[in-house]
Amino acid sequence: MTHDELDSARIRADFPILSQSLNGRPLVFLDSAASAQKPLHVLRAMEEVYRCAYANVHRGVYRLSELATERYDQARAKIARFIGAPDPACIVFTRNATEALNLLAYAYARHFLKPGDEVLITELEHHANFVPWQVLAQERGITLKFIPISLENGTLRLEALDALLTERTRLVSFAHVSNVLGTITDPAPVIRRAHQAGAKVIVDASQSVPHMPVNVAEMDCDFLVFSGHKMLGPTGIGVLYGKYDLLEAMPPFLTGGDMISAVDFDGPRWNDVPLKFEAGTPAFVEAIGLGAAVDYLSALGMPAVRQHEQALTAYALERLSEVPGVRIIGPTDPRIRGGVVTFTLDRIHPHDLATLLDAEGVAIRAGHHCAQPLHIRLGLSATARASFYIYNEAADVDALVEALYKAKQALRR
Ligand code: C6P
Repeated sequence: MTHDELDSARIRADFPILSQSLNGRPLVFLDSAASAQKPLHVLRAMEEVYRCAYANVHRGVYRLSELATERYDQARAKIARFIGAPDPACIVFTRNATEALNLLAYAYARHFLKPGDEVLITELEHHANFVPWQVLAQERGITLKFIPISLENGTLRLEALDALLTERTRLVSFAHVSNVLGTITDPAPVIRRAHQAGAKVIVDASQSVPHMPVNVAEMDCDFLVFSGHKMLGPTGIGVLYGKYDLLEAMPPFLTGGDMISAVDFDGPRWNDVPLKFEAGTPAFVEAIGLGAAVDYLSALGMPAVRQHEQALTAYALERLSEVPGVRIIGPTDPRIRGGVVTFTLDRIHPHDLATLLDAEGVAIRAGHHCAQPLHIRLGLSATARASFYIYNEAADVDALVEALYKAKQALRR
């Protein structure tokens, strides 16, 4: 492995769950792309709110409510800084990336798109960035188009962009990093060409914001979404970043308390952005937890996080390719691949493989990873996936490889 600025051994001490044994074996957790583990720093920050600063936000005029509101606002500001957003008002809290994408399909696309307009996504999208656009297309007579992938190396065939972008393209939405192939798509050329065609751009950053530096201002995307639980934060909190003017022009998604500035018998008036999109009591303790996760990642430094994962991915690609019968799916160059390694082994069904690995204490994900259209394109019904984060080390890859040999032996393959 190459020089690595992260001290994974020290980091692991911050994650109590990793010192557990499961099935009589030390836990080797290789499923952070699905959801990451939580450091004490996040657990304590949330506990501290419940113990000392808990009251509903934006409602009380008493000190405790003000304290909770201040911390909620601070969390929003931290997240804005973390992704280079020019203003905390551009950060809308949602439940997760899925809800953020649905918010855009309802409040942006249903409002601004007309029958005959086109939405361009890619063949490698997670269902969260696929199904909302399919439903929109069916309901509103909108045409859904797909940027194809290269079956040779799992990258997007961006040379197809010129033919796919037309004067009817209104939206382009794509994953910065694929949760299956690991492919990192350079957002700059896609965003530039989409903008030249007059389309707005959504970046699904669910697998990039947790793992590498991301700056929305430099990227110049119109919207960007991600989930807190994949980046050391709690479940139930996600983020929609949007350019202020676009958020301002959009109608609300859900309606009720907190998202109005006033209501009388004639009707409501909407609250300012971002509160216009945060109906009801928000998941403010979770948002504060996500703020603590951002502090933790910022202290490590996102370039160091990326470097660590790239080195680990390179090592995993090398070690896995030594195992007879392993077929790695996606780019073989770790420089264009996030910390996700998807593979098949002989004719062993990935679910059987994951079960056998579990008996060795190794937790991986198996199935279609909520990317069924991509699996159809790959001609596979399921794959096995190991994914890495700051607390993983070379020894975890070694444990995976050893467990694969045992699985082969058990099934005599
Ligand atoms: N991928 C995985 O194991 P939610 O579920 O809303 O937090 O995230 C949805 C989502 C959207 N886009 C991408 C690229 C994703 O990877 C995910 C979640 C997990 O790959 C769970 S299916």
